[in-house]
Amino acid sequence: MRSEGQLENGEQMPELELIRSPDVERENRIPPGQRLVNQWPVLHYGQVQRIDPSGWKFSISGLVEKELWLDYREFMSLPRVRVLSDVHCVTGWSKLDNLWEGVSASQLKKLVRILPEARFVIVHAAGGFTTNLQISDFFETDVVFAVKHDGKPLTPEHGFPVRLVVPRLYFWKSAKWVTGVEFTAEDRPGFWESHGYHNRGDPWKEERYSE
Ligand SMILES: Nc1nc2c(c(=O)[nH]1)N[C@H]1C(S)=C(S)[C@@H](COP(=O)(O)O)O[C@H]1N2
Ligand SMILES: [Mo]
Repeated sequence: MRSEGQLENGEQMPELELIRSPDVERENRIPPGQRLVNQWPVLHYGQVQRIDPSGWKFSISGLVEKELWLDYREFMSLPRVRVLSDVHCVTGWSKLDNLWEGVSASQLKKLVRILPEARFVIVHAAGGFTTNLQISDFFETDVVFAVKHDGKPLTPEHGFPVRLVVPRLYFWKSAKWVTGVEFTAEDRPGFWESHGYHNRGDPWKEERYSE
């Protein structure tokens, strides 16, 4: 049997690029008002989405030259990176040194031509959840559509098969059970953003809630 990372001819696959989120280089890594946890809490609105990969699709829609749908096998065969990042939930817990593996947000630029009018990204997830990002936040180098955490495939509770990770913003922007992204000219508050959370959510500025 082949072990993970081993090619058919028995050779080891080249190591994936490791991107260190800039926040992991800070001397003090705990933003104001946060406390450190060691386990990984599970947090979301509604039910855990149990997704059958055979029916799952990832859509790239909105202000793109040609909309694109990838099925599970197509998505899983995209080039991957690893990202080391800290997690800050707006409810107060922070979890350091998370190693994610997945598809870089920037990779999408190689799959579709994004129209110049696009200024925001609406991330869609199973069950109707959405979250909104400025396009510049979405295309930061450390933003990744993760399929693994600390070397193990995501569990359904943490977003299997694919979750977004936006390391520099509060963790509510990191949508679990992602089904696609939509590029828009106008901003459109997502689920938590229209239930009192801040529109952007920078933990270092404590952008927790809107007015
Ligand atoms: N689809 C979906 N993704 C979501 C949420 C949600 O309600 N639905 N909640 C967010 C919030 S508030 C947090 S803190 C993180 C928690 O992720 P975890 O359960 O993997 O720790 O998921 C985020 N992603
Ligand atoms: Mo959260």
